[in-house]
Amino acid sequence: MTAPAQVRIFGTVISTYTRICQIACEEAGLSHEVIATAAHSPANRHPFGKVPVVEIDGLELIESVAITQYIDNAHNAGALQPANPAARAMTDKWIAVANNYLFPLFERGLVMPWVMHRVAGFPLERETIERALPAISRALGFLEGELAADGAWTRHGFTLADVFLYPMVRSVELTPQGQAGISQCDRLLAWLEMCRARPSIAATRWESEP
Ligand SMILES: N[C@@H](CCC(=O)N[C@@H](CS)C(=O)NCC(=O)O)C(=O)O
Repeated sequence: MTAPAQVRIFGTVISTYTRICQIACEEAGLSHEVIATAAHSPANRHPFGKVPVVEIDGLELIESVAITQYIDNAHNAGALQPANPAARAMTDKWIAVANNYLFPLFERGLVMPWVMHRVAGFPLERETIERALPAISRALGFLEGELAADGAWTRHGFTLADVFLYPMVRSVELTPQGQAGISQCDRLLAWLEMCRARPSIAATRWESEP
């Protein structure tokens, strides 16, 4: 298939899932633009109000798993998905863990309270953060333990599991409490550093990143 002139990503520049789609585009060498579209705004075409919605190859796609797998399959020879079925299942497992457990926990309990405070100027929801911190610490400990045990999602090179996990863990690291927690996780720190050296991660850096 010939590459599309431009992938159009309707989302917000501070969104985790918008960045996940941007990273997949960068990995595939596809040029892409983000058209500022707020979740739940009248302009947003996602049937459940989420972002992003992505236009590519005449397709309008929602759901980042479908979007990133399509980009990788159609434009990157599936390079981010192991061919071996067992390795592929492990990659898919980590993507599901990221989407079903880590993102809701991190986003509601820590990342959004800080975004609403820093970007929109709302008072910091300290109680929400305090309530979520024990579960967030356990989740970070789980990731660290899995990396220590057998390399977890990193065993098969850089895959879509990294593409999903990096923006989620990085957004935690950009909060004071998350930074304190992650600074105690050597393997997680080394993995974040390794990801940051990857051109697709560097090219999609959030403006808020130091
Ligand atoms: N399942 C969706 C999740 C997308 C998602 O949760 N996006 C966030 C922004 S990173 C959002 O739209 N949040 C607004 C909300 O949940 O109301 C996907 O994979 O694309």
